[in-house]
Amino acid sequence: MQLLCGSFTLDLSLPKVMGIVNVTPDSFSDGGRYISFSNAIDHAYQLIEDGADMLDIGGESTRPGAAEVSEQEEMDRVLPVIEGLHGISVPISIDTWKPAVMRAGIKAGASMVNDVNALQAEGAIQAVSATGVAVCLMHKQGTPQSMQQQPDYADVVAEVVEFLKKQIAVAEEAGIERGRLVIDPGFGFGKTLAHNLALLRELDSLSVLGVPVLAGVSRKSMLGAITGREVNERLAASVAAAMLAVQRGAAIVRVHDVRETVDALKILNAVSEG
Ligand code: YH5
Repeated sequence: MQLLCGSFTLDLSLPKVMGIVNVTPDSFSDGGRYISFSNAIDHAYQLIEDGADMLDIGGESTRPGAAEVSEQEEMDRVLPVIEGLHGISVPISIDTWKPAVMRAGIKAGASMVNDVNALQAEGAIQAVSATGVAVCLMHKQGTPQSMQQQPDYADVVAEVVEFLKKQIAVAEEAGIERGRLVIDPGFGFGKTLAHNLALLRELDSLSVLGVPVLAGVSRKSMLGAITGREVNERLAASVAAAMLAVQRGAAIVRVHDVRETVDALKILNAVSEG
């Protein structure tokens, strides 16, 4: 399987690693915009050196309970970083659900839109359709502000598959070719630990939709709930979960710890080839 990603074509016959670059102001630094810009650029180059196949750049925290960021603030954070990375060897994804930010991000050089809202915002489809960029359609229940309050499903796997199937159809009807689409069950987005585990256990069920699957489990609360570890001590759990996702058919894993994940996947790939 291949993913058409702007001027890039990603070969998905081996799993790919998407490295996370957050461009959010450091509350302990008063260096302001320049510091977050330069940290993000340095971090991006480090992730490429570590073996990232693509970078996901985000300026708004979509962590459960996080506050919303204005459109202008999000653009001020993310656009200079995308522009500053012009010419890098891997595609850049912009993590946003806001149509204006999508348009500006694509103009600045992004080859993919990673939308936790699966193009449901007014104008989102139009923002990406006539471009050649790839689009990740993610499932969530509720909004980032409220989603962990009362997650509720009769059958979480079936409901996630149904939703993604519908959004694939919506995207295709709007002229976004299947070869540009990626789907994602949205681990942690309006899901209890049991829901997240069911989705990971049955991740293969998403493959029936015929679109590559992206999995984002890195450092998430579900790993903390199982191991009892704080967010910065979830490396082993994150790598293990990424491996399990790939074994269950994930084509792309979205991770903070690129170097360790790339090493782990080399072992998996070596064993799979034998
Ligand atoms: C995702 O799964 N996730 S942002 C809480 C954490 C650690 C990490 C408590 N954007 C996804 O990474 N895009 C995010 O510790 C995403 N799939 C896609 N496609 C949340 C996140 C995180 C939250």
